[in-house]
Amino acid sequence: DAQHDWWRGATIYQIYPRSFMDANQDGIGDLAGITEKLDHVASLNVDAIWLSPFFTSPMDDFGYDVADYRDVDPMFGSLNDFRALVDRAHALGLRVIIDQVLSHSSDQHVWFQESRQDRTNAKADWYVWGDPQPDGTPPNNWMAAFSGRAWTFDARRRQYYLHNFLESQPDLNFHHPDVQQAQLDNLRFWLELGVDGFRFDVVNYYFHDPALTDNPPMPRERVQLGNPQSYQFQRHNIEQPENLAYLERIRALLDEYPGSTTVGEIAGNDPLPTMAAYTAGDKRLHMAYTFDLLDSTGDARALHDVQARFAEQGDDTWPCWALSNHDVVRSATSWGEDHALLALTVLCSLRGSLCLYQGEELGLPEAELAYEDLQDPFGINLWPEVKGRDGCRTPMAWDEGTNGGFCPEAVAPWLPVDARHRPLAVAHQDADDDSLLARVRRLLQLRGASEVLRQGDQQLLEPSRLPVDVFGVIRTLGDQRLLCLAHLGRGNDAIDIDLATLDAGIEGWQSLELPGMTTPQAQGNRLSLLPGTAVW
Ligand code: TEU
Ligand code: CA
Repeated sequence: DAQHDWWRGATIYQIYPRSFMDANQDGIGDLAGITEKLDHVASLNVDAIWLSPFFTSPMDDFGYDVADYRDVDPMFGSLNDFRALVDRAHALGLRVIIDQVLSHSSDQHVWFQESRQDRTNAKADWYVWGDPQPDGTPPNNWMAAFSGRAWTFDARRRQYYLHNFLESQPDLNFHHPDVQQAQLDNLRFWLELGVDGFRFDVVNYYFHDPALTDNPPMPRERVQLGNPQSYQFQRHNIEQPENLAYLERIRALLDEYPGSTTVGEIAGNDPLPTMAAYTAGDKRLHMAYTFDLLDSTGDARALHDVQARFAEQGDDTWPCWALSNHDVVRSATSWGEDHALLALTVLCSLRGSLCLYQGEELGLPEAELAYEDLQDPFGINLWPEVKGRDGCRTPMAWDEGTNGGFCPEAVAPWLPVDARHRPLAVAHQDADDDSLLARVRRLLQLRGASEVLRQGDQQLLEPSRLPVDVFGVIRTLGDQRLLCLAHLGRGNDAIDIDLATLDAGIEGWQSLELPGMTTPQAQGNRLSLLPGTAVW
């Protein structure tokens, strides 16, 4: 029913706790800070928040290295602070989705501490251990995402352990039934605490090939300079068929908590078919996202191709699209600051659920950081080839103060606030009806209130029928038919579009008033579209 299906077509606002609001004034964001600022989130007309990890962690990967799945890191507060956050969110009508990093733990987790003692302890096989080759080298050729080999030698066990990310993020062995159960129990802990769902980190990484087969090499043209994992297909270290059954077990648990939901993160070489398989039939994940739009730059053809590739997988699926998050260049920069609103307008036209990342509603560009300021191991290890992820993780801009109102002026925030963010701060845009923030609020309200946008089917317009730089979809629900066009080009020359040539079945039409866009008047079959604008 509708109450339980709230997530279908919903907009989810992602909060990176370290960088949202610092309530106890130590330069690092915290749960109490988030609670303080939930009114801002609610004012955006979103349905839910997704909190990046706030669990006990040595913070080598800023919380994506969990040392205790059932507690809050003291840096972020306590379980009581979390309960207060959930209560406040619910009072404001916001659902709460929390991050779950099940694939790997921190090397500080007691499970790993025990596992590495010897080869016979009770948790000996909870992680992926492999014998050295006769010459002492790692068991196979697998590479890690943040530099070097995916294997680290442990002197006590005289074996290597697997880690797809940092050395301090050992990979849990999901082929072991006790590991599967332990992680399900951890999920239940949070469901009992009242969360509305989970965002699953690298949800296609849970299982590996136990035969430890070498990954095949990647063709040279697909290798990304500096990214070690891009030198080979991620074929045997991730995405094994056993995962489908495990996702069904997760779903069975979630189904005990009506109205709860899941969104999986899918990385890898060809993630769109996986996203379809994981969400098909509404029996595994509710939603999933890939990096396809996160890595997009506002190119009409590329957008079409991603949507077409996903549509090929069938329509019994449910994507979640995002343009920005804590891993990629902010969309105001990748799409261009002049197209920040246009980017969100296109996002809102798509079939699926949506994620918005803190600061996206302000049009914050990617922060520029000096090497000395970098904190992300990915950026530090692979500097200067790889930019790293600090540029999208700098503190949220609340006001025009030096630290953007995130923490007091006298305190040094964990990452500096970019001077270009200060004039874009919430306090500055709040009062102005023509600000991007005000427009985003209206856009999300329009999207939220439109059944055809939230639930409708989607038909892609063929690029061959559209002018270059124009992206378009038709959304349908019952007898409603909504044509969404966006001119992603630049310049001053309007394009004249003849609706008859689109083969869209649109005859009499009327355009909706889109925030910040000039509304074209119906002139028979023709409409004229300026670069940088959209029409619905
Ligand atoms: O990200 C998975 C992932 O594929 C990214 O590591 C990506 O390759 C990288 O950020 C470069 O863009 C998830 C989390 O979102 C990320 O923050 C974690 O670091 C990672 O998993 C490990 O848990
Ligand atoms: Ca703090």
